[in-house]
Amino acid sequence: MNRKLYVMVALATLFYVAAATNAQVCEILIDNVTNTANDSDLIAGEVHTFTFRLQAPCGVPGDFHNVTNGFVFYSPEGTADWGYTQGAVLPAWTALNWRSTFVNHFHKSNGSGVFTSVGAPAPGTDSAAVFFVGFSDLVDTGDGLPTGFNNITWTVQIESRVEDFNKHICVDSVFTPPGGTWKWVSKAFNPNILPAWNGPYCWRVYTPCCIGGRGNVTLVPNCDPTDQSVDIADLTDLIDHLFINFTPLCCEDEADVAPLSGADGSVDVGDVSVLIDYLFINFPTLSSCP
Ligand SMILES: [Ca+2]
Ligand SMILES: [Ca+2]
Repeated sequence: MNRKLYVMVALATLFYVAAATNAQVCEILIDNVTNTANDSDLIAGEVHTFTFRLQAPCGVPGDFHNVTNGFVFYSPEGTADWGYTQGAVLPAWTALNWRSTFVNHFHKSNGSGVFTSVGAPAPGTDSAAVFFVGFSDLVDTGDGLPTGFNNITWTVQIESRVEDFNKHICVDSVFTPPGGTWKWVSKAFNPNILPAWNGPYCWRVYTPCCIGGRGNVTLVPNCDPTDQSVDIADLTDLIDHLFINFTPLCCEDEADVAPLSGADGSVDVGDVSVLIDYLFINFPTLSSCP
């Protein structure tokens, strides 16, 4: 390859890579989830609102006049439940110029195609789906979803259960053709867009190990986050953990009581001293869980 050709090929490759990197896809994301302990854990027994974001930068001329996207909530273990499944739309969605928009709730165990109306949450057992639909006419009323749109549009609310500790709840895209196909239809008669979705996304149903104040030391396997009394049994467990049998702690944060001004992230003899002080000598107030 001569030098000039080589440079041209290199430049062309560079431009191609740059274009590919900048290519924007139409996508549906989960923007946020409420009452989580971290990115992968739902706090058990709380109400969780999953907020969905639509990104429509994919360069189709004209708007998407018909949008249909469904989401199924399910337990991979088959046994976790979530009380109810309630979909709702947000102002950014309502503000779009739809001719009509509605939310359908679908409960799998009622048989395929059985939908319930908005305001009648699908029960959580088995799996439940929520469909968000917006459509407008091709030629007259309604603009639909504009190219370049990027906002939060929908929510689905569920309620996890304490008894499902360590089980999982997942959400994935779903459709029930022909009515609920996962797609955005372009007003400009371009091919339908199938917005990207990187799910399924799963969360563990989780009970935070440290609740309220610190000091409730428990050792594996006797982990009971609902036991909140701090007494001599907790001191005994801490001594066992550090000096005798080295039994693992159920929850490091509960045992991390020193210094009193704020835990230091380690469990050692200083924590034993504070616990003795708390129980028998100066009775200081122990610091709170993170
Ligand atoms: Ca205790
Ligand atoms: Ca400490």
